[in-house]
Amino acid sequence: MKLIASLTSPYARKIRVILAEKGLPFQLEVDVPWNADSHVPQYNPLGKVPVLVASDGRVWFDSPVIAEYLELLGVAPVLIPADRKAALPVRQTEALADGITDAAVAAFLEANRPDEERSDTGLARQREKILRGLNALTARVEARDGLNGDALSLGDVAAGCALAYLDLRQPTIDWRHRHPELASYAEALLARPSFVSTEPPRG
Ligand SMILES: N[C@@H](CCC(=O)N[C@@H](CS)C(=O)NCC(=O)O)C(=O)O
Repeated sequence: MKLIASLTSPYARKIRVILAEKGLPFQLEVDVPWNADSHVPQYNPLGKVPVLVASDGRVWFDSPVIAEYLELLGVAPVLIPADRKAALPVRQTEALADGITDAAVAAFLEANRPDEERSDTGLARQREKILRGLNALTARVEARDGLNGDALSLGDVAAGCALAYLDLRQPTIDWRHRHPELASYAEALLARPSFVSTEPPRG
């Protein structure tokens, strides 16, 4: 099994955390999709990472589909409840966390446009999505709603990757200060070996 990923991608980190939690062996192929010489479009027409090339040669993207594929391998721990109705709230938390990440990526790209092209309105719009998303995530974490009880779930993995990505690219959001409950939740999550071993390079 081969995972094509960049080391800073929060979506790819989600998959790397899952692989680590399940102890699944894989080969990591680092490829930065923004580089002109990237091979990612040969695997994913959308030109995005992560991409998983399974042992049978089939190619899977994007991260929710890869997460589903890995779950179907039947290797513990269960991160998505097998019952489809029970899985739905977990997938909803994943979508919420991924949506926070989407807004943080969009804000990062917007902020890095040349001055004359940057839109303050666009930046504010993404920031509002992040703030509303954090409110909703806090409510879910407090109620353990959509997180499969006390067991680690895909919702937790996606949430940890989203929050850590805010640290990397949107530190001024200061989510720990806004949501202390989220801070203690994330502290335990980010201390897991699966998260520690997939920390993005800084700088
Ligand atoms: N919804 C996708 C998002 C993947 C994504 O946007 N990846 C970024 C890296 S963080 C990327 O490859 N961007 C390259 C591009 O948009 O051209 C997923 O969950 O896998």
